[in-house]
Order: sequence, then C-alpha cells, then structure tokens
Amino acid sequence: MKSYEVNFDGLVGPTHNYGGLSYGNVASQSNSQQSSNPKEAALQGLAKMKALMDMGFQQGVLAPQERPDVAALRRLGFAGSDAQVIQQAAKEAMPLLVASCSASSMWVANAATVSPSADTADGRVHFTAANLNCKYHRSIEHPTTSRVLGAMFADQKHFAHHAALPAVAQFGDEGAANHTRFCKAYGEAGVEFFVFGRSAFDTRYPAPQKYPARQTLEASRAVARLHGLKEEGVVYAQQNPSVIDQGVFHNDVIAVGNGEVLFYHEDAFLETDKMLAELSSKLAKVGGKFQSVCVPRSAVTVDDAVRSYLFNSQLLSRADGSMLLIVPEECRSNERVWQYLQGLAGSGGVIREVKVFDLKQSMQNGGGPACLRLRVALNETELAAVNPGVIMTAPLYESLTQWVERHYRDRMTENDLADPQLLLECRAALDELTQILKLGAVYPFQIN
Ligand code: SUG
Repeated sequence: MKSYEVNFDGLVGPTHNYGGLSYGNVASQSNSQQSSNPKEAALQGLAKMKALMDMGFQQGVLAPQERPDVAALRRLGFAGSDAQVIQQAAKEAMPLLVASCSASSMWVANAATVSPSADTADGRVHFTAANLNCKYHRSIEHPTTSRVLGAMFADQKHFAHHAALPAVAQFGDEGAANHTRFCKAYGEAGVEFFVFGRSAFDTRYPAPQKYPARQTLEASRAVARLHGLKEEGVVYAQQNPSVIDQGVFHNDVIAVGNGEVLFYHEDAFLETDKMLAELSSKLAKVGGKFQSVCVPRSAVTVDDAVRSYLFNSQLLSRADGSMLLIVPEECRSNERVWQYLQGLAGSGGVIREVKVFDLKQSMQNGGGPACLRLRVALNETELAAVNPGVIMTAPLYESLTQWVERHYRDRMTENDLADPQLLLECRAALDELTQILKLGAVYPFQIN
C-alpha cells in the first residue's frame, strides 16, 4: 500500500504579534514590541503550503486558535462582558493580555507528537497533544489543539488521541519539535527518536544554566508508552545543554531528520556517537540504512544556526529517492550558511536541492519552515479517512487566501490587542474558517 508524509501547516491566526513572550527564544526576545503584519504572515505561510502542494507533496492545513483567549483571562479572575475582560486586563496586567493574544499555535510542530500506525501496538496513528507548559501563552493551546486534531482525524478505527501530559514542568512536552522518525518507507515500521533537554527525576543528567530546557525525558517516555511504541523502535537522546543556553529552545532548531537521514549540527547532542550507533542498529533491524549528515561547527556555528534557522528546515523525499531542503530566506542572508548549503547541494550526497521561502513574519518570533508544520505519516487508507476539508487543494488555497484578505489586519502593535473590536473580528473570521475547513464547532466561543 502507498504511504505518505503529509505536512499539516499551521495557518497563522489574525492576532499574530511580537509579544516577546518566549525567554530562551532569541528571535522572540529581540523582536519584542515591534509591529507585526498578520496578513502578510498568513499569506507567507499559505504560499509555502501552495508551493509544496504544487511540487507534488501531500499538504494539509491546521486551523489557528481563538485569540484573544477571553476564557483564559476569566480563569485568571478578569470578569464582566468580553470587552470588559479585555479592557481590565489591558489596564491591570498587559503581559497577561498579550499572552492571551499570542498566535503561537501557528507553530504546529509543537501541537502534538504523532506516531504512525506502523510503529504502534494497536496499529492506529497516535496523537498526544503537547502541554507546552514551559510558557503560559503556549500552555493554553492544548485543549483547542485536541479538539481541532479530533475534528481532522476523527475516525477512531485509524486514529487515537491522547490528552496532554500532566501540566507540570516535570512533564514539559513540546511535541514533534523534539521528535523525529526514521524509516525506510513511511508505511513501514520505523525508529522514533525523542530528544529531551533535561530529566525531571534523575539528577545524573546535566541541565542548561541559563535558559529553560522545555522537554523532559519523563515526558518523552510517557508519550512513547501512550503510543504503544516498542523499546526496539525508540531512541532517546539528550540535547546538549550548552546549545539550549545559546538559544536552541527546541531540537528542531539544531537537527532535522527524514526517511533514513539525520541532518544535524556537531554540537546538537550529548553522547553523539552512542546515539548514532543506536539509531543505526535499530533502523537496520527494520530494514533501513541510517545516514547522518553532520554540519561541523567550523563551517556553521551554533549562533549561525540559531540566527539562520538552517536546521529548522523541511527535509523532504523526492520521487527519485533524493532529498530537498526547504529553508527560510535568513539562510541565504547568512554568508557561511549559504556557502555551506551550496556545497551540500552540489556534493552528490542525498540532499540535492535547497529551496528558499520568505517566512519573515513567523521567523521574527522564532518559527521557521519546520516549526510551521506537523508531519503525519499515513498510508492510503488512513489518508482517505482524514477530514478532506483540511487537505490543501488549489480551490482551498484560493478560498483561504481570500479569507485572509477579507479578515486580517496588516499591522498590529500591543495597543491593538486591547481593542475589543479585534475579538469580534477574530471570532467572525474563525467562525467562517471552521466552515471552510469543515471542522464543526472547535472554538470556545462556538461551544460554550
Ligand atoms: O514556543 N515563539 C514560539 C516559537 C516556536 C517554534 N517552534 C519550533 N521550534 N518547533 C516558542 O518560543 C513567541 C511569541 C511571542 O513572543 O510573541 C513564541 O511563542
């Protein structure tokens, strides 16, 4: 049976803004308070989805969340009408209003961890929504994420959904951003690679000194258990704490994998040789031949990687077995990175082509091409069971583009977030979106 990797990209929501909310994420911190352009952000994302679809890849779309999250503000004690809740928060606790307005759900690599049916004990595709509990503005995403994923992958014969892990830092879980799957073919059993930043219960593991390690070993192990993964199909590795301290807040900022290939920076992991050997032997047991492409620090520094998002790229398999790397424009503007990429594509190795996309609006908050997509490996039968409303087609691209043009503002600053009119605009837009994507009622304003 045919199988595919389907990339579901997060549609950027209408409140996209630079709130400076993510300590440890260099771009988020350094662009704090700049004015943003939500319309341009959404159109940049849609252009990437369209381009991948046009190249023949399977492409889907994941809806944004309801923001401002008035219900979240009410849970923090703000009361009255919706407009009063927003105005009171703006007056008394602007950072909480900003957090409740973040469009951070666009980075759907953090929406969930997904295990394809070939790896799981019950032969279904398993999803665990990420609790994202390191940052308040992200910790409020998972209830809606679960409803949206449930509406996209509704058929229980093929899809199993798990609620987010317990909402404490000891089970900090950032979803697929710290998870990669290696396989010979998408429909065959593979090796799932979980990368954690620290252990919550075992003091033998080192931890970063400056910035938080968002993913714990205990969270990764819990996800593997929930998904029914076999020990011989799983590898755990620790992120190098010193790169977290240099701004590598997720593993997908320093490594990316696809098929039998891991593309990574020399400084990305601890005990790299042991990890590579385990990946290689476990992949060999399921018939695969592991290959790694290491980028040496002499060619590209960790700082270059963080600034350019070289590794936050999409590594995609082409029909002839070679691979294509989708990188952000920032890679072309970094001389060392661009020189490295030219050499890589021309070296006769597995990565033959590099394509550049302008995702500046998202990049300025620390979200590159890979952050914007959630990968779901599906066989033909499973793909046919996905809600067809969320699969990208030329007509869907047209209607989403027009929807953005109709509903989005082209400028947003902190002051705009306090405008109660923004809430009405967003709700009107999202109500229409659920009809376009045929999701049913998924937002708090639609179900309460
Ligand atoms: O969680 N930025 C996101 C970026 C997530 C990128 N995802 C992956 N690497 N997979 C984060 O730090 C910034 C929001 C703000 O500051 O307004 C933010 O949430």
